[in-house]
Amino acid sequence: MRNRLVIISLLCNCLAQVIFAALEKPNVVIIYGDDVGYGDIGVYGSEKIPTPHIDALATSGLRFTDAHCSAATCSPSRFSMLTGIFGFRANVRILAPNAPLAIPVDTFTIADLFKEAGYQTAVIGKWHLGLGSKEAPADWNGQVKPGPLEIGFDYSFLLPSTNDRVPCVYLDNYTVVNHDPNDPIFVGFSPEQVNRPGSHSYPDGRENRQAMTYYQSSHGHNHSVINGIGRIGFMSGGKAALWDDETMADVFVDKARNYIRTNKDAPFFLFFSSQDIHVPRAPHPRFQGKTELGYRGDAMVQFDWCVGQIIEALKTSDLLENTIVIFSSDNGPTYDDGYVDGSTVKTSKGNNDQGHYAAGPFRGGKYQIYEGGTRVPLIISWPDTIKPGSTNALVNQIDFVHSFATFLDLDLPKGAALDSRDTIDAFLGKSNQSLPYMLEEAANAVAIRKDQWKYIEFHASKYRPNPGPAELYDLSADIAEVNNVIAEHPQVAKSLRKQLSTIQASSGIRK
Ligand code: NG6
Ligand code: CA
Repeated sequence: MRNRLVIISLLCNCLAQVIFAALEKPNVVIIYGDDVGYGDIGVYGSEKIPTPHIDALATSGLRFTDAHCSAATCSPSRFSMLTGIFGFRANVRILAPNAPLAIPVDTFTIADLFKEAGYQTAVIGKWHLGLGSKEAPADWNGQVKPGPLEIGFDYSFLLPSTNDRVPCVYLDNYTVVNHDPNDPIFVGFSPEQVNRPGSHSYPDGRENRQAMTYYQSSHGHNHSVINGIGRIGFMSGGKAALWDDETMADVFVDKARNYIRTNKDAPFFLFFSSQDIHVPRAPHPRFQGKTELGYRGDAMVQFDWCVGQIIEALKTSDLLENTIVIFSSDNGPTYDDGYVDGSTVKTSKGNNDQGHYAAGPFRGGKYQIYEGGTRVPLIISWPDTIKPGSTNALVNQIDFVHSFATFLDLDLPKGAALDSRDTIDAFLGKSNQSLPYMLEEAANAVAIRKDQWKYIEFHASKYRPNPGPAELYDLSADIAEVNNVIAEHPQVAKSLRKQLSTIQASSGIRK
């Protein structure tokens, strides 16, 4: 009897310690923008878009001036942030509407890491990492899996692909919200593949431009026309399940607020992945016209509002002090990208960005290997713990996995997150140390940064079958990458070329 009591009391003690340890851990919320540029935010120099909530987050936290996503487009960039592995190792490119899950289910992810540390984990918003498998493509009328729940998330509420791709429905864990079995959903690459008797069919934008009533689009964004907007890919059915583009931000914010409220007693990791400011921009009418930059600027104002709402929800649940909020973007900016949405104006000299420099002082933007492609805003706030300020430390989102493993005092499983390095001290502002070297990835090129140098190698792509010669920039003298100095510094180029190819050929760069 006595022994039993001792064991019970020991167990209780143990349990109390586990609960206590769990309670002490800060929540972690990643607020991720889509195609948000360095120059789209007030504290980063935007004069034409008011972003008071993001600016306030920066004032109370740490603002990075040389932070990067790992690739200049969404899918590889998100893949790397979640897995700590370069997209090129797994051949991850921009994913098609019906693509299978790009992260093999046995891959260790940042969500697995938080789960192992006793966190609740969730993703709310844009996914674009594929769903279903090659052998069993996503069944939009049944259980759509594998997906986030198979790679470490406890809860997901998704825009499955991108807002310019079908299917235009929300997915709550495994099922389509408001699914109607009498109007089954099919997704494919031609009207013939999807249009089946008994399923609602949508206009084909290639033949029916009048159906694009929201605004006109071209350039691949003219397949199924849904809510008056041309999309990439074809869809039929699911009329009752269609999302409403203008209330999408409200829907995601509402889900995030509920999530924060219901999980306030457990530590949680929330990946809030906004569709803003990706095309087609369709901000809620209350944000339309808030800037002079068309819907692109207005969508940014909407996204800023979302940030404010999430901070407010954390405050209301008395969680702000114990929450690390990370604000960033998945790749650099783009303007209209095929939709006539007023983000640029046509002039005799070509398209004009209306005096708004979405990539800030950097060259290029989304899709490109120049700094504008991957140098993104990054703000990390943890009131009372991270000292407010700014830092020019060179950091990369691919390093979140390893850094948070250190932070949570966990060892990464063997072979996991191989390209991820521990830079937690830089993320928390305890050090101003830059990465010793860093890779950048774009659709047609890869680059390595080391000290002041940036060496770029282009490879053949669909759009550029004959890639140009390598380039070298000295970022300390030429932040805008206008003077290619490869001819003047052949030795630097040679050594960086060697380092780059060694990393590419290896299975990972972590020691
Ligand atoms: C491109 C689309 C672009 C955008 C991008 C993905 C065309 C011509 N362009 O293929 O509009 O959807 O893919 O953006 O189809 S991302 O931010 O998700 O990477
Ligand atoms: Ca993006």
